[in-house]
Amino acid sequence: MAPTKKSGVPLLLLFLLVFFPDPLMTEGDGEQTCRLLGKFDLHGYVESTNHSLIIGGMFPIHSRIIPENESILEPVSPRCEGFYFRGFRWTKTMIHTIKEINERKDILPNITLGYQIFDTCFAVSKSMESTLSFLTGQDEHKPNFRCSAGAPLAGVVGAGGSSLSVATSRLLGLYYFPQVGYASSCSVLSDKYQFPSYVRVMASDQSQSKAIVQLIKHFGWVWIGAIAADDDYGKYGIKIFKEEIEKVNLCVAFSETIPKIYSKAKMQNAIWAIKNSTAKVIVLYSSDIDLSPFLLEIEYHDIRGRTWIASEAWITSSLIAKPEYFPYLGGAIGFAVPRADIKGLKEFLYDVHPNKDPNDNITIEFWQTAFNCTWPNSSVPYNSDHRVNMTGQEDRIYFTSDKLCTGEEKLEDLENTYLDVSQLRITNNVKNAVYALAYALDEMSRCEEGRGPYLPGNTCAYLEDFEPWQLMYYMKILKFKTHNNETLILDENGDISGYYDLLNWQLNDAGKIEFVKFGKYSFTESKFELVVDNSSIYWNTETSELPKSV
Ligand code: TCR
Repeated sequence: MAPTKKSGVPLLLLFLLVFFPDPLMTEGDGEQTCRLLGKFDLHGYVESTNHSLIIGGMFPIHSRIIPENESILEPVSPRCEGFYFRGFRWTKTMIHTIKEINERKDILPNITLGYQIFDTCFAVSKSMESTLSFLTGQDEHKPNFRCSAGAPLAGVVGAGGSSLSVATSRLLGLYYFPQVGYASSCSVLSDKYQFPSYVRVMASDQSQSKAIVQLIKHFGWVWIGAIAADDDYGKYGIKIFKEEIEKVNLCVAFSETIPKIYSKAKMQNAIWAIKNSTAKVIVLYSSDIDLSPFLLEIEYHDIRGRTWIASEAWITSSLIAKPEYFPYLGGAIGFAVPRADIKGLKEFLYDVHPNKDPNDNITIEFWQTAFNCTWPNSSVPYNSDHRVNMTGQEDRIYFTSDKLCTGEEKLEDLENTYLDVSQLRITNNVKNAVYALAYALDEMSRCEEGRGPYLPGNTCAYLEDFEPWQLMYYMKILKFKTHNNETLILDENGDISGYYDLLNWQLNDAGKIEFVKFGKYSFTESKFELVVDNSSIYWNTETSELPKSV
């Protein structure tokens, strides 16, 4: 496994050359010269030598890009910060799954899969850079996805957040290039006219927003507040929630957004709305990454006594579910993707150490952040943080720990999200997403000439030489048994049916937050069923009784 740090690869130039060839060429003495437009700086992992097919991956290993406010002389790709342990676990899970598939004899026996994984930093711009890299190949001067990382690219897993998937799949969709989402749940991604080559192993928020309304009806609440992150996930999630709530004649008391880039005024609007509304039940649609700065405001303004309905992305997040936030968010209820156990993953995750590969900057950063120390002689900045603080001023502080890492630090002593395998939910989706591509490839390889799907002549496509749209045929009719024996079927919109667990935040005797299951919401395209056990719910109200929201 070799980490990549490509700098100076003129991918933007390549992209523009292909799509807008003329203006960028300057004629001089009969020779064409190309100008460099900018520099990409992509981080991730690649394993490609001697592999017959590559699977691309996009994960948020960092949670944001560093805002660049010095005078910019040349367009450069922004640097990232905020090491995101959950995304690092997803990355490792993809690698683990590919290794597992390569060891199996019953699926793709004659080929070895490799991977090329990029860190999206949970940002659209970084995800676009990664996608261009997938499409152009590393050294090719035209979009040539057959050459990526030395072997043909079969498909892409990602890109994480919905705004990132929307952006990247518009580009991949041009080539009908298979993309399998593991976390993006925004309802617009079901539209195959706009996103022809996007499928996902994650349920659409259409189901979740409907489920939230069923839950509200179940508890007899009338006025509900709504808060959304300022991205496709938050905004579309709340949009559908509002449409559904109007259908049943219930009311939205207020609707506010959490800004992506710190804005004191916008934060205050949301805080003001919560404080001044009689609605005590609030739906909050946000990823954990976007929610954490807002949570600091909630703590600062000491907002208690509300019942939060959590969207799936933060209900089980350890970034949010910290005991110190229990006074504010305790009793939260929400929906979670089914939990799974993954054989062998724990051991694989523990098998991480900077000594294994001195060039693996991501692992060095992981180690530094996890153990709060600085790796000797490394150039990896330790825990920089450029987020604006609560006063709206930017904190340009580099926290450098003067404690040097010894390498003897014990992963077993850590309580870290990366190593916590008790809540494998999106992680399990990552595994299913990789398998989805592998099973589609496997199906394709079993095609019998003359009985294949492509007209004329019912021909087949071959692993050694196929076009992305040919694989897409198999993605569209995919059905397989997952490692934990569930049947995964993609419908005509590339969506799945399934269920959510209903969870409630409670504090256990050890003072830790526990996600207590109190029900289940099952859904198919046309039907749904909500089962709730009221008695096991903890309510964060003075009387500990079901709150009223009128
Ligand atoms: N859909 C979100 C992203 C997201 C996520 C998560 C991010 C979901 N679940 C868990 C981090 C952790 C659900 C989206 O943008 O579509």
